[in-house]
Amino acid sequence: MNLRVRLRDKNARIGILGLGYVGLPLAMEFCRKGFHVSGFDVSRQRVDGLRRGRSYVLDVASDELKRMQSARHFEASTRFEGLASCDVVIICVQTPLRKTREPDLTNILAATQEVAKHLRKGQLVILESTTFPGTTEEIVLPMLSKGGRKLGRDFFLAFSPERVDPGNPTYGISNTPKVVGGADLASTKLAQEVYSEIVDEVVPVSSAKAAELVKLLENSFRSVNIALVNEMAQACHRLGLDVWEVITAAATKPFGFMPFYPGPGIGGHCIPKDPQLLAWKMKTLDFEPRFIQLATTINGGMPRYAVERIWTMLNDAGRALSGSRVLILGVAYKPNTSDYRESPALDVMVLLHEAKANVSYHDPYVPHLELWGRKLSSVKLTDQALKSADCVLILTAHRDIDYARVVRLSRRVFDARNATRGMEKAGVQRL
Ligand code: SAJ
Repeated sequence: MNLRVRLRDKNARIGILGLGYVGLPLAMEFCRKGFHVSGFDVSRQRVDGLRRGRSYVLDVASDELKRMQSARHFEASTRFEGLASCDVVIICVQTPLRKTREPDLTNILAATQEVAKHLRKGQLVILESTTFPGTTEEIVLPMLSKGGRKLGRDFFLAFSPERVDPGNPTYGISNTPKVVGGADLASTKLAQEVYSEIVDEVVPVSSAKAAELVKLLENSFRSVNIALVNEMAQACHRLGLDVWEVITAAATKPFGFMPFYPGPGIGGHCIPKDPQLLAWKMKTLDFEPRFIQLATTINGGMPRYAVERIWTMLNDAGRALSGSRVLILGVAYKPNTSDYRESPALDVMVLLHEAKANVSYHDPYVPHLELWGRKLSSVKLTDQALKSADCVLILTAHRDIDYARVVRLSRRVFDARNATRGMEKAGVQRL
């Protein structure tokens, strides 16, 4: 029975390789639509936790996970033999950057090897991992074609960028349009049919390579526009203008403008990394991606710019940065999340530590973190903690903090996120 029929009859068995913040929500979405999902992950700890019904992903509730497992809609395993019984295999593994800012395809290669080992005639393989254009057709396709297997006859292959936004209250998998691009037309059509079972709108493009680039454009667009407003913030400081006022007013333009906001830099697992994947590929084609590189430089320079502003604030008050008590509010990479991967707050803290400031932090979502070889803990935001700080530094504006109280009790505040808008007081400065 072919894949189309099995999809229509909900008999198609879905395999998802990589059960992280992309793979696990995707698995649950297929389960909700009545499909059987075999989940695979190399982490014994993750699989054991899932088997005990414990979700470690923000958007997957443990009770739903338990329900799907007891209804035998979902099972997790570290063994890959089960791939052979899947009609569709979706690879959702991470693509980190090496220290040299080159793409690290280790996870994609390992996953593809497992898929190739257990490949069964007629299977559709889809790569969702964000990667540079050409990965699917130039790296994954040859690995699956080993042993004389032929695309379109023995297997099908497509790329579909993930658009999972953890914690987004409005957009989930089913109502976020899904781009798909096949290594051949038949693969595009099959991938369209698979995702049409769980997503309201599926957007086919002409190739896997185009689909890979769509994702990188989306996030390079963000990086470049964030860099523009970060540069604007520095220009406004020299002009004696409030960059937040200027952007807010510009955002009243009902067409042709999209607001971004300055900050102490960019963090997370997408925006710092994805543009680098494109930049790396372009350089192999002897093309200089100047916008991406300039954005990387500007965004990467914001932690130091923030520290320079604090140094000036203290210096104007006759205080050296060295030995000053600096209390940081918010170390996560974006508001109301506990994720502090690649957070620019960490860069700011290291720079302050190197300047011999006495650094502490308060973040209700991040109780502990490791920095400069030490384990730091979030301090309680007591009146004393605020009053005794030589400078309070707002780096991520979590909603749980009373910023009017921070302004009232602090001698100096440097606000890199406009959390203190409208709270004018001597000693309060914004980016
Ligand atoms: N940032 C700014 N100014 C802005 C926007 C973001 O400084 O105007 C900073 C944030 O503080 C953060 C970093 O950039 O440190 C990244 O922020 P983000 O809002 O882009 O959030 P991410 O990293 O969670 O990006 C994800 C991406 N989702 C996917 O790749 C599927 C991105 O494409 C989404 O647009 C974004 O979520 C979103 O809109 O939430």
